Amino acid sequence: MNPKDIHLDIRGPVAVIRLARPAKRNALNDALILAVREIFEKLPETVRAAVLDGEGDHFCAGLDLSELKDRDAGAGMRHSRMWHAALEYVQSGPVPVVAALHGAVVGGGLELASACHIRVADESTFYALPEGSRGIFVGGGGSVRIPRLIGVARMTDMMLTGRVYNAQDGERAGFAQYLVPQGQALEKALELAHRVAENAPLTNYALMHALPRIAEQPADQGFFTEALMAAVAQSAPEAKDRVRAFLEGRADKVKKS
Ligand code: 1HE
Repeated sequence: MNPKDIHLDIRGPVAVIRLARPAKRNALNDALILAVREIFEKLPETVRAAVLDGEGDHFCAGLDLSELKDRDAGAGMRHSRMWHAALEYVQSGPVPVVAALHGAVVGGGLELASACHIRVADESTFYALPEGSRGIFVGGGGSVRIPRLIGVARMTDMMLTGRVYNAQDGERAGFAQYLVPQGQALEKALELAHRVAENAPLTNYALMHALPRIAEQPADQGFFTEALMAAVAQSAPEAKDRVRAFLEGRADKVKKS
């Protein structure tokens, strides 16, 4: 991989990871997806939250199609599993990840964004799954993660018809939790990541690792797992300190937005 194709910038408790291959619209070749994995795997322990963004006019144009042409079925399977492993480090790595989206968020770029925990999109953002029209299928975990954001019906429509969602419709459909004016996604993502970094680490751990599992469990098992996680979280000294601070008037109240 060209080391210039990805940047890591540690800003206090927040790591900013930037795809930096703008001439190819941040298309993800094997080297770059492996570099994404390595960066998340090796984040310093001082980091409490991360921001993922892309240099240039687009967040990410997806899989680097120039690497696709020579692969047979076995290599295709291994390639997809390699993406799964890499994006698992984004979703289940050390810290919550906020994606700062703009321009194209397409194909594998949308799969990468879907592995993040919060998505902030600016008004230039558009979402598509051109795999359908390229004669291929998603391979980076998209068929698992994307329906959890927007539903199976919308994803089916996108892949069958090539439908492109603009930023506004995309936010309504559930791709992004925040929509901001053009050029402001990184700023907003940094603000959110610094806020996330202030949480008790066990709370962030529960949200990353317990919540998605509980959401997939039958209700009875989910309630039980929730009770276990709640008991573990509230027994941590940091939780007790934070609750005491509120009761003694030293912590912020919840304010109407
Ligand atoms: C690429 C790629 C790419 C751009 N692989 N080289 N993804 C796609 O099918 C999306 C394909 N890309 C596009 O539709 C457009 O490039 C964009 C809408 C993202 C941006 O358009 P634009 O006009 O700004 O850029 P461009 O002129 O199309 O591209 C600039 C260069 O980037 C050009 O190379 P150049 O050498 O001629 O300058 C493009 O060839 C190159 N480029 N996108 C390779 N994707 C785990 S499985 C996931 C499966 C998928 O992701 S499939 C979907 C792939």
